[in-house]
Amino acid sequence: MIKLYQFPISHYCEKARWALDFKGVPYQVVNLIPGLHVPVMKRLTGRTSVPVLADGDTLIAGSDRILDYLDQAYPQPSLMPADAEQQQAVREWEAFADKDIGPHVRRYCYHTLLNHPDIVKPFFTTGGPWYGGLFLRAAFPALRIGMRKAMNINEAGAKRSLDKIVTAVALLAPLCRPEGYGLDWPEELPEPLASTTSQLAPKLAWVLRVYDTYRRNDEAEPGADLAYS
Ligand SMILES: N[C@@H](CCC(=O)N[C@@H](CS)C(=O)NCC(=O)O)C(=O)O
Repeated sequence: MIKLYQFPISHYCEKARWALDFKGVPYQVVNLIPGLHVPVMKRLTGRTSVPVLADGDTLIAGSDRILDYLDQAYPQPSLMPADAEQQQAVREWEAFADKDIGPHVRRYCYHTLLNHPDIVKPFFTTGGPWYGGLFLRAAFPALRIGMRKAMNINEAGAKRSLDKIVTAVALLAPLCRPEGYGLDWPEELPEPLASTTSQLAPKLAWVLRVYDTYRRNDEAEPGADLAYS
């Protein structure tokens, strides 16, 4: 069976999960603990990043490549439109979302969440190996320092990222906590993430509608029209 090496919290991994679910392709997730993922992924691909899809002997790294691979290996239903011009638009939109929005949403969320280990540690360990909690009890402070450094997570960085976020919409699901994402979202978020997400809620209503229509409803027709307002 196909395996998806992933972090449950990662929205790039959610993109791959969504594509697999959309295709109706059976798969198993291999949930990795941030920090402990490094040797596992290095052995597998020579790099550290997830998601990585393993289909038999074929290994595909990166959410964009995973979506392309799935469309080739499991063509129906198709993720890509048939028309070449529309395909180009999809590719441009995906590249924009992956490069210009995804990292900003991640940085803005972590800027608050890393101050709340009670919330973020379960996100990191959910569905993973039994020793994940024990590992994070010891390693979380060092992991947090490493993440802040690697992703430039600080007050100024978070502010720049928020500016980006409010001007564009893509990979926004963690800000609206839709059902179907695969995480057990907390009822209340800590500040300032709580106020920010509630201010953004009217702008993000369509993200929830997309989830409601396509992610939770198994009977929805792929490609059915959505009325954005
Ligand atoms: N462009 C990549 C981005 C993937 C990415 O940034 N993955 C992060 C998690 S959100 C990761 O694996 N970070 C840990 C690492 O690189 O070691 C994709 O689309 O798959």
